[in-house]
Amino acid sequence: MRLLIPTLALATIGGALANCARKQLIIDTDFYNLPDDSNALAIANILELWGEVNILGVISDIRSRFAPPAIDAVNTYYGHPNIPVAILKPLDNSTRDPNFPQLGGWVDILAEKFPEDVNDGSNTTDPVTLYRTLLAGAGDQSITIAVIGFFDAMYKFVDSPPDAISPLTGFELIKKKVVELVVQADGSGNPFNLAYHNGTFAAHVLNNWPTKLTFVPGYVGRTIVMGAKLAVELDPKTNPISFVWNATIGPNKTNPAWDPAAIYYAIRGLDDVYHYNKTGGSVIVYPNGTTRWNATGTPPATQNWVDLSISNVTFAERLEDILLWEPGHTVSGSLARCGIPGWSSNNSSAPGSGITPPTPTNTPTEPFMGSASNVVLQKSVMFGAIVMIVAALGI
Ligand SMILES: *[C@@H]1O[C@H](CO)[C@@H](O)[C@H](O)[C@H]1NC(C)=O
Ligand SMILES: *[C@@H]1O[C@H](CO)[C@@H](O)[C@H](O)[C@H]1NC(C)=O
Ligand SMILES: *[C@@H]1O[C@H](CO)[C@@H](O)[C@H](O)[C@H]1NC(C)=O
Ligand SMILES: *[C@@H]1O[C@H](CO)[C@@H](O)[C@H](O)[C@H]1NC(C)=O
Ligand SMILES: *[C@@H]1O[C@H](CO)[C@@H](O)[C@H](O)[C@H]1NC(C)=O
Ligand SMILES: *[C@@H]1O[C@H](CO)[C@@H](O)[C@H](O)[C@H]1NC(C)=O
Ligand SMILES: *[C@@H]1O[C@H](CO)[C@@H](O)[C@H](O)[C@H]1NC(C)=O
Ligand SMILES: *[C@@H]1O[C@H](CO)[C@@H](O)[C@H](O)[C@H]1NC(C)=O
Ligand SMILES: *[C@@H]1O[C@H](CO)[C@@H](O)[C@H](O)[C@H]1NC(C)=O
Ligand SMILES: *[C@@H]1O[C@H](CO)[C@@H](O)[C@H](O)[C@H]1NC(C)=O
Ligand SMILES: *[C@@H]1O[C@H](CO)[C@@H](O)[C@H](O)[C@H]1NC(C)=O
Ligand SMILES: [Ca+2]
Ligand SMILES: [Ca+2]
Repeated sequence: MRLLIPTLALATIGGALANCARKQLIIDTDFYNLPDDSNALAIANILELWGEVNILGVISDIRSRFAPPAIDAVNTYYGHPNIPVAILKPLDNSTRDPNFPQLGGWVDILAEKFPEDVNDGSNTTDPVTLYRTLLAGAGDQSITIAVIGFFDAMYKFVDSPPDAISPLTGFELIKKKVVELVVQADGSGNPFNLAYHNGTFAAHVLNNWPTKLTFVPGYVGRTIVMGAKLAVELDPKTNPISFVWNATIGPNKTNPAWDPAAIYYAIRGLDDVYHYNKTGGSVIVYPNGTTRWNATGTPPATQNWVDLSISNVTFAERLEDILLWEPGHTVSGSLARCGIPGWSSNNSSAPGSGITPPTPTNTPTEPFMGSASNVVLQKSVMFGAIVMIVAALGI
């Protein structure tokens, strides 16, 4: 289990920029739909290398035994092989969402082709245990949680009773330790992550959430279309993000970045990208996963959703540029914000600029063997199907 690393010193490296204390982030993900979750996890890993965040743990809210090793493969590629991963048991053998098979099919192959040492979801701990351990060990109001998938794991955690890890219940731990929950879903609508899954889990969690709660809506993410370069400028044989893009969307093709948009907010806050949409009120989540905004609602802490303050095209380019960065390469321009800890950083007025971080020790070394055959079979129908499903869902 990785310990929390004191981050005080890091905030001074990027002295020219305010608010560079690292976010302490837990990611809760459905790691087999589209390349959305793998890209979001990659952005978090990259921003960890750029000094902005610590990924404390990754929770799989689906039961695919292939999700934890695939998550570990992405973390390992970016030099973070020891981030704890957890998944609900019993496991299943799914490689794609049974309700939306067109959206997946890469997760098992990712774990096969790229180095990782989890091997199988059964080798990871229970999400309730991991949530409780991470929160119990954290400072008050220090944790940000990003749910970029479903609420199956969170649902079990919030009602968890006191145990040897902590005398507090799940909700009590959250109230004490979690500063903000970031959810990739519409605060008003029929969001994919809530309404196309068992909505009672999300309803219970979100209707009782005791601290700050922010939605990054699907109607925003849908306009942030990117990715044409991911399987062109990056090599799908050596870069896991490029591999997933190549296997699903395809080179030179674009797709919306719902989860990356949410992870960006979870790590950088509003930045120059977002503003809050609401001036008050709270969300209501119905058991069918439909959300409505109650303008007169009085939640225990601020609830809101974000909208774009910069152009969707500019933000899409920024997300893609972050994803195009690979460990060992120079960070260009102003993409990195907060200096890069442990690297030669003589010029704090240009944090990240011209600095080459160390190459992680765990980059793939084995030659790529063959293609993702079951993915390829799906591919001819996949892109059109995604477009149609996205249109039908209104996400
Ligand atoms: C998953 O696949 C393995 C190996 O083929 C098999 O032994 C196991 O029963 C399967 N599990 C489920 C839940 O289908
Ligand atoms: C768990 O991990 C160990 C070490 O990598 C491996 O030997 C073992 O086969 C794994 N268990 C499963 C069920 O994959
Ligand atoms: C949704 O989850 C709730 C709570 O576990 C359960 O009672 C209900 O049967 C589930 N609904 C479906 C359609 O699976
Ligand atoms: C991006 O924003 C522009 C201007 O608002 C809009 O015309 C365009 O449709 C948006 N792109 C997408 C994919 O929604
Ligand atoms: C991508 O598109 C460019 C120009 O549109 C083309 O030159 C290039 O060959 C394409 N690359 C791939 C991998 O399809
Ligand atoms: C708030 O969200 C609605 C969509 O639900 C949008 O029409 C409106 O422009 C947004 N307002 C602001 C200030 O972002
Ligand atoms: C979900 O339930 C709410 C409350 O009963 C209802 O207003 C809404 O129309 C339902 N959503 C769908 C998609 O049926
Ligand atoms: C909205 O919030 C108000 C104030 O808390 C409450 O009285 C009302 O019942 C809520 N509306 C719904 C539909 O839950
Ligand atoms: C940083 O400054 C030190 C001391 O002035 C110098 O020795 C070192 O070469 C500089 N590094 C870079 C990358 O400029
Ligand atoms: C530091 O970076 C800024 C912005 O890129 C640049 O203007 C300045 O010349 C740099 N200073 C040094 C000492 O390199
Ligand atoms: C990229 O996708 C193409 C088409 O599906 C496939 O033939 C090729 O093997 C893939 N490349 C890699 C490295 O996975
Ligand atoms: Ca590992
Ligand atoms: Ca997701």
